[in-house]
Amino acid sequence: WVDHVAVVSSNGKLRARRPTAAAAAGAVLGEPVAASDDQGGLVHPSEEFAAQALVSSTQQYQEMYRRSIDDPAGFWSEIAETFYWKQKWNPDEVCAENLDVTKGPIKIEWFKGGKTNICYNAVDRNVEAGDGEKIAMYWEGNEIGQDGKLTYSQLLDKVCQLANYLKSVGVGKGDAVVIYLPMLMELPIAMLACARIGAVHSVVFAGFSADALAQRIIDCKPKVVITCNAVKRGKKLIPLKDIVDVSLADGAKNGVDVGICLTYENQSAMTKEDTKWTSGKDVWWQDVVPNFSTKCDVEWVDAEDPLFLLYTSGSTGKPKGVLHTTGGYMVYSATTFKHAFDYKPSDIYWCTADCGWITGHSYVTYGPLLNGATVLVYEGAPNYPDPGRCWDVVDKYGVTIFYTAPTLIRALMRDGTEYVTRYSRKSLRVLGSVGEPINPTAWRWFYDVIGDSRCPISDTWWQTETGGFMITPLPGAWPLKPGSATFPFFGVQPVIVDEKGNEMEEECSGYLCIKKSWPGAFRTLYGDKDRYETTYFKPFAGYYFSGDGCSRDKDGYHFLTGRVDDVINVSGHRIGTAEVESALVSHPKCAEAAVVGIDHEVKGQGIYAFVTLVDGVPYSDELRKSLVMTVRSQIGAFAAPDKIHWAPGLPKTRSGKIMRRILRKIAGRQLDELGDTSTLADPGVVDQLIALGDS
Ligand code: 6R9
Repeated sequence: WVDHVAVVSSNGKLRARRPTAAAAAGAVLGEPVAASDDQGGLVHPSEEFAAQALVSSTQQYQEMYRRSIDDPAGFWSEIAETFYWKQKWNPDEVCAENLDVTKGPIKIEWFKGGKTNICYNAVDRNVEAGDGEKIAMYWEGNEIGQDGKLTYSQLLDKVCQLANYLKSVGVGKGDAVVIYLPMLMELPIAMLACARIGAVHSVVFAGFSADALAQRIIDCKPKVVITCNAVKRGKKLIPLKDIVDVSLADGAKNGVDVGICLTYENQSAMTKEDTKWTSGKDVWWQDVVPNFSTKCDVEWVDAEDPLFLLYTSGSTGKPKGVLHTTGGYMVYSATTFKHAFDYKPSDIYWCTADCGWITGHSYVTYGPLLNGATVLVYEGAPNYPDPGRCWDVVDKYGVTIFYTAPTLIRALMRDGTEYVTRYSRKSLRVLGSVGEPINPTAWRWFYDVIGDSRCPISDTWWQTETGGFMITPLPGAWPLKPGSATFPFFGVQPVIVDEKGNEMEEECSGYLCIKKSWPGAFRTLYGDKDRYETTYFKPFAGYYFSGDGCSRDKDGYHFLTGRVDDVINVSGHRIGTAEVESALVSHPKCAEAAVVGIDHEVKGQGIYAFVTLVDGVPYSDELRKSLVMTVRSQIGAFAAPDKIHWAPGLPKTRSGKIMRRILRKIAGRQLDELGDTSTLADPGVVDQLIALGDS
């Protein structure tokens, strides 16, 4: 089924066909990819599970789903009413939208006229409801034995102190704050403190390099950057403050002067004395924040006021600042969390994602806390000190819901089941997967070995742009199929279209689009409304285009098949080929570069770079390393190419367009599938490339 997906570039033109990440992983692991199996393919929730579930049958789902589509305003209003609003939205403006570029500017608004605050709803509301003594967060450090916890009351105090500090240095409603922190409890605390005072947080994953951080600082011009001096991940020490210093200097050169760098002292990684310091600009968190009051009034904001900016990769070199607003995002992140994990107040929930990505926004911080859940925040690497660490942590805290990415599952699967079976894992109830397609073998291993064939897996398909789950199992409601994200969440209308934008019915495969808006949808790309409309709404007029391929089987189950644009998904991280290319060509010895994704057994996709050197520069292993270093320093270690392939020339059409279809085949050693090369300006380059393939 996967092979039917044609590939469209972000400008909507038909480009090529290529195998997908799911197909790739399946093929590598020696299995057929299609999971839809007439006999044994369905995995049913147990009767006990279904009996206690929030949604316990397909029929119940169908009724709720139908209502959410027929009467979205009524459906979402009822849910929104369970939150606190300082002022209710205008009842006839629950949702105002235009998703059709041919009819005017794109517009999505939810709960217009309403005033609320997401921090109040995620923290104060739980304290006021009598859950002040409930654990909001457990924290597990990199080293075994390092841990901490905060009740909801303590969390509220900490959030208020930081919010008061931010106000004292002039941060107010609408101001941007960049957060560059590892997975300490201070990271969600910082997000919530910003939200409390109406400031817009922009969390930058602490694995991004100084250049990447600078680029984001220059784009959103924050008043304050919040970081820590250093972090240890596994055995590696990462001096985050040094990285921030370089970015801030770069920002200043580009006219963006950030007055304050608030630095948390992460004592287990580095002492104060060892941290480089610029007096005037640098402030130790521990020196100032605890002196502030633990009471801080909430800034009531409009439902459509911005909550956060999160940069993500697209098909050009410049990252996109995805902007989410307050009211709709709040209602959507909370509701999706509750249903997709069949949340119960007694759950102990662990999501392994970093708050630097959208998963950490919606499903470490906001979604769970809005439900009053107990969340585990883990600082370290999931296989440190050994591949059993996750299950050690699960047993230590009695984790009931465990949400992770297929890349981790595949890595742990390779390390062997003995690291799993030495732990009990009896507390686990629901498992979750996100970030990339999960191949059926990894799905089975997750289900059978980690979950002892007891725990349903919610394979949640969604994106930075969607704010929350779009296609996801409701674990008690219907049987699962390994590799399928199953059915749409309430209010979501996925459609699969062909390259002309025609909706296809029943069993089919094509481009995944969404009809109609949903409350968690992003509202724009920061400072670039044109790119927002061009990337997402112009390819198929009338729809939001996800950039993903998808097929639907005869039972209506959805199977996501990977990106169909110039984005590579490496270990669940989105990386634009153009970003890697522009890093490579900034190297003084690189004349030109073309990057494609290749199948990777653990990472899902790997990065394969074709590089043309400046005339006369000889190939060498050193130069290879230096090119990889350039990418690491401009983007981050996670974007380092897996392979540099020397290219005396690149296959180009007569108009000078690089034919990536051919490069993908060469990278994947599918040499008998090169197709028509006669339209190339110089067909000879293909043979040269093949000859250099093993060098
Ligand atoms: C949440 C997140 C989004 C892209 C998306 C798709 C891929 C995410 C998936 C999945 C198959 C799933 N993706 N979840 N593919 N099955 N369950 O990862 O956001 O970083 O923006 O990436 O990730 O390709 O388009 P983001």
